[in-house]
Amino acid sequence: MDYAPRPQDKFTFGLWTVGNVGRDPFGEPVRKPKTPVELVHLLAECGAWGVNFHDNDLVPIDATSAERTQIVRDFKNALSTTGLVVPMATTNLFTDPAFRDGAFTSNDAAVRAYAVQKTMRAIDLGVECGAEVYVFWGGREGTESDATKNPAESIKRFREAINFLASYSKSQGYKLRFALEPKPNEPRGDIFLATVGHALAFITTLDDPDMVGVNPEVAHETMAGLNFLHGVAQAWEMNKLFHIDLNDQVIGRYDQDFRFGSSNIKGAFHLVKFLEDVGYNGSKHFDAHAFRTDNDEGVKAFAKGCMRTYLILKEKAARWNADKNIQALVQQVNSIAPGLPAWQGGFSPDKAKLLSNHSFDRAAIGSKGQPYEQLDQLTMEVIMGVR
Ligand code: GLT
Ligand code: MN
Ligand code: MN
Repeated sequence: MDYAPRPQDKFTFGLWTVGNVGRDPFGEPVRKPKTPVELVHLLAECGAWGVNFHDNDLVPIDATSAERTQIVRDFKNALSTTGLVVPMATTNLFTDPAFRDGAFTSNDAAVRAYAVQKTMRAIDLGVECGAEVYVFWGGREGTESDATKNPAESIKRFREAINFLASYSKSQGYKLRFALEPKPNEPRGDIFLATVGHALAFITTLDDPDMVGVNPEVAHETMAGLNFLHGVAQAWEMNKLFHIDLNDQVIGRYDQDFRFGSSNIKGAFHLVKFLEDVGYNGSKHFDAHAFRTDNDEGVKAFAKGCMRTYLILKEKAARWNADKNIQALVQQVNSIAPGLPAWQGGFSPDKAKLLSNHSFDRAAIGSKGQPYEQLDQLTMEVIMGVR
């Protein structure tokens, strides 16, 4: 197998990922900036299917309307030359000093209004380029000190903005779905809607909850010390997995945005296996960047590596599913004991009576072990390539 990416894999990268110039809090850029057109060609050369962007990755914040027209025309030409698509777009509500204290949750009403206006324009731009999913990453929506903002009021402000923008999108006739991207911290000390769980709960309070889902990112849940797959699975089960940001991260470190699968290979394996098993059909967006040590060739190696690792893990997942010993164990651990009272499939007084009168052999239940060591070792052997 050559592990070559195909369009049906729906692999995407943001302009900001392969366009990352290697700036960090302690060091200046190490790579030359590339134009959006150059980045589209770079991604096509690497075999990606799509490209995502923030409004200002494509059109500089201070561009004139004539400049905007020219930039969008050039970008669309590059898309049609290469066949790349734009499945997702988002707004930069974090770089400009205007957003130093957040956007939708800023204490300053002028900032909140400006953030909504900027997002309306960015939605128009995204849709113009073909986007069907619109991401909201609240990078600056947070605090360093809880003396500064009322967190409950902040959630109300967040809700008001999302509700307004959802209605705006529909009033324009767009078919966009919104995806909230949680993160616990960085660049703020603490960010609101910190995890997938926070976002899922918030969505239920919106005017149109069906229109809004989540965009979980491996690194973000990992920074919070959480099991990424569990958050993804819960979102999937609620029909809320609208998009996904794949990368890697070591718990307890700075925001690393490493190449997919480069740190926690076991976690990446289970994630890929889950997405493939359930038939997730959205974009697989690699929201990461090359090491700062690398030049342009390293950027390509990074992009190709993300996709290749995904496809290798997809093959390993198929191998796991086809492995007779593994499947025998899976069947064994999910076995059903005969003679249980039928209580499932909804409550009824009869079922309650039956269950209430049943006598369980608690000691026998408690003495039963599970062959999870074997199952985990066999899984590791699949991952390590000896099965
Ligand atoms: C930023 C952040 C990402 C978000 C992007 C969307 S921008 O790079 O680190 O996780 O997905 O705004
Ligand atoms: Mn990130
Ligand atoms: Mn992301």
